[in-house]
Order: sequence, then C-alpha cells, then structure tokens
Amino acid sequence: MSVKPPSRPPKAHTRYRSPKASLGDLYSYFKSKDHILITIDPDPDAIASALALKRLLWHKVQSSTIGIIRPIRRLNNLTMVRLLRIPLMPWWSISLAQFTKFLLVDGQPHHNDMFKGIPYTVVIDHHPMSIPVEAPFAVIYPAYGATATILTQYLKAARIKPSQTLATALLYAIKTDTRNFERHTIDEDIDAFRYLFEFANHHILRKIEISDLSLSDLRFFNMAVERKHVVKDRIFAHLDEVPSADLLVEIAEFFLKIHDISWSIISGIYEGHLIISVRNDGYRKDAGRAVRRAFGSVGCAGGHQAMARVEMSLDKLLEILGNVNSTSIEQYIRKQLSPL
Ligand SMILES: [Mn+2]
Repeated sequence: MSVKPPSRPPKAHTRYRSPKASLGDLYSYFKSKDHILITIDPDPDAIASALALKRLLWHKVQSSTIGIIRPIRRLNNLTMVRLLRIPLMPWWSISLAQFTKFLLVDGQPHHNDMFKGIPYTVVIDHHPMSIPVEAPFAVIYPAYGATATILTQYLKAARIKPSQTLATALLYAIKTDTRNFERHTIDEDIDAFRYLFEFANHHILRKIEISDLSLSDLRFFNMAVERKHVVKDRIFAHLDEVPSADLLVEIAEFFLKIHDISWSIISGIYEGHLIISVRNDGYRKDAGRAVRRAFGSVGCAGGHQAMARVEMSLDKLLEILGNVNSTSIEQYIRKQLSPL
C-alpha cells in the first residue's frame, strides 16, 4: 500500500454546513479497502472525537487505528482510557506505510511537528484557523466549544445511537473543553450534551472527573493535615518540595471543603520556586488582588476572585528572608496573607 496525495482540490469549510451534507461529503472520501489512521494529540476532546470518527467509518473501511503523538500523563485522561477501554496506539510504534488515509481531529497540521507533512484526507477541528488547512475534507468551526460537538452532530445525522462508551467519552470531552460550560460554549454544545446525557454512564464519568490523584500524592495530604495552621477563617500549610504544582491546588481545594474555612493557602517548592496556591470562597474577597498586594513586588502573583497563585524564585526568597527553611517560609507567607 502506498500513500497517494489527495486527488480532489482542498477546500476548508469554516462556515457551517448541515451535518448531513458534511457527512455525505466525508463518506465520499473512503473506500472499503482503506486502512485509516486517525492522529491525535491525546486530550479528552481529541480522544472522544477520534473514537466517534472510528464509529462513523465502521464498516466503511477495512481498518481504523487511533494514533497518539505523545504518552498520556493527566491522571483523569488515563482513567478515561482505562475505564472506557479506548484502543490507542503510540504513534512512534506504528509504520505509516500500512495506512491508505490519514485523519486529524481536534487539531490542525501545523499544531505539531508530527502532524506536518502527513497528507491528510480529513481534518475536523474547532481551534481558530491561523494558517489555511489543506485537506480534501477540512471542517474547522472555531465557534464550537468542542470538536466532540461536531462529531456528535455527525453521529446524529448518520442515525447512529452512540454506545455507552462513546457517549461517556464525548460527554466528558464537551465538559472539559467548555470547562463545564463556563467558557466558549454555543447552543450546539449544549444540544450535544443533552443528547449524549441519556446514553452515558454517569458513574464512570464521575470516576474519570475525580481521578486526579496518585497514591503517592497522599503523603502530601498527610503532611498538609499535620502542618496546617488555622488563623481565623484562613488555613495555611507549607509542604517543602512537591512533585507538581497541581498538587498544591488539589490540597488547597480539599481544605476549602471545611465549612467555616474561607481561605486555603497551600505552598511548596517546585523547580527552584516557591509556589503558593490560594483558594477562597469568593464571597466579598478577591484572592487575585490579595496575592498581588502581598507578593506582586517580589514575584509573579495573580489570579481571580476565588483562585490565585504566587510564584517566586528561591533566590529572591533568600534575599528577603536571609534564611530559607520550612519555618521561615511558612511564617513569611502567614505574615503576608493573614487577616488584618
Ligand atoms: Mn478541543
């Protein structure tokens, strides 16, 4: 088998076409002898969209493979792939010569060096198009909150009832890409969400959504509980060296579950920097303003009403404190962020 360049002239559709018209067009590019590779940068939207595309082309092509360009690291996404048994192939282990057609979802060829130079037949995406996408079937809808929404419309147009696995994956994709509809959402995303809702497994969805800890992270929760200092409605804990900055966010959010705690201020050292993660109840206070006032002149400090983050180099800290250790750091943070 050899890879032939697309025979029809490229045209990218950024203006909306009916899903039915798009689907007919999509199908026209495939033959039953095709072996297709769907390439993705594996985030939930890309994974779910690839799975939907695989389903749409089921029985229309000889074989379909989803190739990922990097290992998945995010624990929620690993849980998604494991619980939904989504078949993914690391791209570096595949020979491209065995495929006759290439497809890309939730991304564009210029987004990654690994995509460049591949003669794509299909590109379906919702990121803004800064460089024209040249593929026979290119559908780019930047207004959409998720690529999964476009694929859900195609499934509906094809009258394919999504399996529990597929519906759960698509639902999770729409929820993550729109951050639970807090950003970049159009009616089509909400319609797709509503449609998928009844087919999804909500127990699995919940397990995927809450799976952001590893067993080894618990050590730091333990340390945070032991080291916590409560000053009025504020809780502080300094954790020394931590394996990731995200862990500080997890612990800060965990402490905010305590009903009469309004501020959760968790700090640690990560890659030579002091990181302070701040969460509050968002009521009459502004976490972003508070950290800018306290640390804006000595480090990088910012955030919103209910969440904020400070980052400062240990050199700067040494300059200010003269002596950098657990106790001096902890006291410094508490002094800067204690209620007046
Ligand atoms: Mn996306």
